[in-house]
Amino acid sequence: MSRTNAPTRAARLRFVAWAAAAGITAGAAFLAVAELVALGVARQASPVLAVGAFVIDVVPQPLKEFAIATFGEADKPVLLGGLGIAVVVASAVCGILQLARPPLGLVALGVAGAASVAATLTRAGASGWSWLPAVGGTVVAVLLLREAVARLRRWRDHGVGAGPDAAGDDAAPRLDRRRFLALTGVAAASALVVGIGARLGNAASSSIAAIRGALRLPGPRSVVDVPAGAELDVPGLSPLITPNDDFYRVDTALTVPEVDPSTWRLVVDGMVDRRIDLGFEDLVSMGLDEFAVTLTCVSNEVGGDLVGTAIWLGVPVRDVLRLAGPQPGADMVLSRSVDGFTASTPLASLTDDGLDAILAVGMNGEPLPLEHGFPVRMVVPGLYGYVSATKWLTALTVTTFADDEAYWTPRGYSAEAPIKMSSRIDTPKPGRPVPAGPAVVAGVAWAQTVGIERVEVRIDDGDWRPATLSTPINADTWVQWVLEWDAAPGTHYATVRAVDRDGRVQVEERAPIAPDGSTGWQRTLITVT
Ligand SMILES: Nc1nc2c(c(=O)[nH]1)N[C@H]1C(S)=C(S)[C@@H](COP(=O)(O)O)O[C@H]1N2
Ligand SMILES: [Mo]
Repeated sequence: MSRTNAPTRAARLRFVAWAAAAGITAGAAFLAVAELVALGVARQASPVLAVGAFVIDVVPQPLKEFAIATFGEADKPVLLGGLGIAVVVASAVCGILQLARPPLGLVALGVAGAASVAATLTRAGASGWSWLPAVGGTVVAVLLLREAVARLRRWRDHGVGAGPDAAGDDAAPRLDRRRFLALTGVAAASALVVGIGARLGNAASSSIAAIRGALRLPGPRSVVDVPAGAELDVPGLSPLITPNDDFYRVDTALTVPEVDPSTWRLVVDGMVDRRIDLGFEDLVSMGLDEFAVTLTCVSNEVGGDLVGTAIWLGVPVRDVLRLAGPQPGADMVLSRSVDGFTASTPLASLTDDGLDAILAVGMNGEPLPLEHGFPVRMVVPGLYGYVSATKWLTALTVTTFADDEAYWTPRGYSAEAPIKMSSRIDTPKPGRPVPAGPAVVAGVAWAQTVGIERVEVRIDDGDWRPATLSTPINADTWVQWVLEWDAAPGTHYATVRAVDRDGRVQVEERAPIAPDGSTGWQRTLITVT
């Protein structure tokens, strides 16, 4: 029995085929990871579609016309199919390259990954995280290909000439072979399952995005009257109205719930005279009005950014509750989201004629963004979000605090939680030195339902000085404030506190966010150079 040092031609071809398979598996892993990440951070950043769209853009017009003429309606599937074949061939080549000339296969894979990052980034509507899916996919694919081909090479090198009739020592090649097949097999199967699952998820969510994009809400019967002087012009100061893209997001949803307005229902039940059940059209046809409200999260620390102001478009909750007729003895409404989240809101806050608790369908001139509760959410001035601002709303159950509790109540937060007055310094930012001379300190302050009377600023241990306030839109929105001061070189502290229209001074003592919201005065270090 003679052992040759060179593998036979057939054996060589077999290893090349396995290398190609490892390459294709790495390609599949790239797509699966990218789709999965896209599901979390940037649905539109799925690299397959981005590359497809990119190809459509760069293909010369005559070729496009040829494609449309030849394939008609099927031009997109043909393009995607062609891209799919190209991906399979290219990843197989990467695998073979990596076996024959390492690390050329990894380099080629990296270059392809970088190209798909470029394709996603140049898409219109690319968000700040659009690069992440393709980068994540590339990293996983490169690591996988490196390890799989290393195992394949060990198998080949151990197994050289070791055919079934090679005597004795064939345990090593069999182990190497098993190691390679196990890695490639598990990776291929996971890529298939994860990739298809994530793609379906992305497709579904893009279609809800399309439904939202096509939705036309009726215009408001009344609009918010923004008075002159409502917005101060100070660099670094938060805008009066927070743009939707910058609006903080807090929820327990792992993936954004997808609720189609055409099948959405709102049930009002519990301690009511009549259980009612509304569709989206029913709600919208009750008439929409605009309301400016500053929303705040109980988790907002002193100086934090879990607070924002929007112009909401919606229907007062009291109008909907009136249809159902709450019964005597009820003192709470448990609002429920499609994702199971619940909030407990005092019934009185929702029926009070002087308080604009609303079922919102629009935010700053658009239908609610998907992350902010599309198609319907609740917004109640003066109550923290977790006890009032249920997104993806589906039911209102009239009940009592004694009988029912909401999501956060058994988790260490109060069943009732009015927003605590607070003030925040937006500029200067800590760590950003300011030049000596005339300078400004500016920020926002809120005391929803009561309104801010005054904001005072103290530099170092000086006197409290009144800041200039923006003209408030209403008592439910924050105001901007600014104080001019003469900055002397060195380090200084600025402290801010607010006073509400009932004459109460913002609480100085620090409290943590649990169980019902933080308190304390924000103090910031300013370096003057
Ligand atoms: N369905 C659902 N709605 C929810 C929440 C949630 O976890 N799930 N979080 C609430 C909390 S704690 C806050 S502060 C607000 C935040 O709303 P936003 O994400 O639109 O800013 O939504 C509220 N509505
Ligand atoms: Mo919150």
